[in-house]
Amino acid sequence: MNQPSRKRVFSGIQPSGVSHIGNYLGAIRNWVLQQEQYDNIFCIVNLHALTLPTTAETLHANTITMANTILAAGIDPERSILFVQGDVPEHAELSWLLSSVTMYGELRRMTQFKDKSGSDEESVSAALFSYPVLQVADIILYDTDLVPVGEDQKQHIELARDVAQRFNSRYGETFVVPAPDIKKDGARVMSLDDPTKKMSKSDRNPASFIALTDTPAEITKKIKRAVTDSGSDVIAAPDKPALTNLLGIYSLFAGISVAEIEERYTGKGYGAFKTDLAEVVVEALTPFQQRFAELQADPAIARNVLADGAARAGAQAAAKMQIVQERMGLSQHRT
Ligand code: ATP
Ligand code: LTN
Repeated sequence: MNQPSRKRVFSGIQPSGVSHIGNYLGAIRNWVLQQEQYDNIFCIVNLHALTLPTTAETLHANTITMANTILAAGIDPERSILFVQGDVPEHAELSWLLSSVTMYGELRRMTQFKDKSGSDEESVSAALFSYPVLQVADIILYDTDLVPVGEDQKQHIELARDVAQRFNSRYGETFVVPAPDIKKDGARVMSLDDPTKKMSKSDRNPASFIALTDTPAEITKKIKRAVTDSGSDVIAAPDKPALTNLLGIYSLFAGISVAEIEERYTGKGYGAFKTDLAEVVVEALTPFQQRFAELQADPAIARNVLADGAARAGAQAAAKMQIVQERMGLSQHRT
């Protein structure tokens, strides 16, 4: 088993539309903050994005946009591998092999499938159901120790642990058992129009999320219109889910504790707080947006990064797959 001196981090993100501040605060920002500390692989999971209807043109454009989002957020391709899942065929291959050690009942219990299929099980793809197995393959293919993700992915990482352990006990020690890396703050940013739901890019109402590419005017408007709780005190409390969410966003973007912000707005009401929150978010996103625009104007940069990333990830994946095939009795007969 590969034993690098630094812990291996792996995480993935779907190229399915615009990224929002939930994706940033819950995942991408932590990847950047921990970049120096770990040996990192970040993957744009285009095969996962096929689980819901899309088109070739959309998926292709979204893949480059996602690469530019990750690069503009501060991922340095010299320090971290950034690649596209479909460029390394071992992901799909290992997914099939692991589906033989994953129980049907385990997949049926996945809450993301239940949420995304709703009452429509007849017309959602079978891929949406088997999606978590592909995610397990992504993770354990690279001897991953840590998986930095938002709270909604916890159940999938637990499945990865169970499947890795089951494989190891059936076929001998082969995979590192990964651990989730979910932060206390920012792991579940809530929707602006309903603080009981997570902020989500598939939400039909674009006012429910702040996209990383929203203009200052759009950000300000969305924050002004964000749902608040009854009362007028700017405090975080269990019976104030909307303010708790907005305070959390303020705190992470401004780098100030929630307690300090509460103190700053004592007696000032929601209006003043929201005006300043909009400014904080706009200011925090401005450097990102400038870099993102430059990268979007020159897609050759992302293409080069992704080609290099696929070569580096592919070499590791191929070596691991050879071991897996031998363990499972699938050694090649081709000459
Ligand atoms: P959708 O909401 O449409 O299912 P998504 O916004 O969750 O999509 P993904 O590509 O599936 O987007 O997630 C990328 C990363 O962002 C994951 O690590 C996920 O846990 C994290 N994430 C997504 N939404 C939030 C949120 N509201 N708060 C914190 N982290 C989030
Ligand atoms: N399922 C995840 C995306 C994802 C992922 C991964 C995250 C696919 N493969 C591997 C971490 C590790 C999502 O929808 N957010």
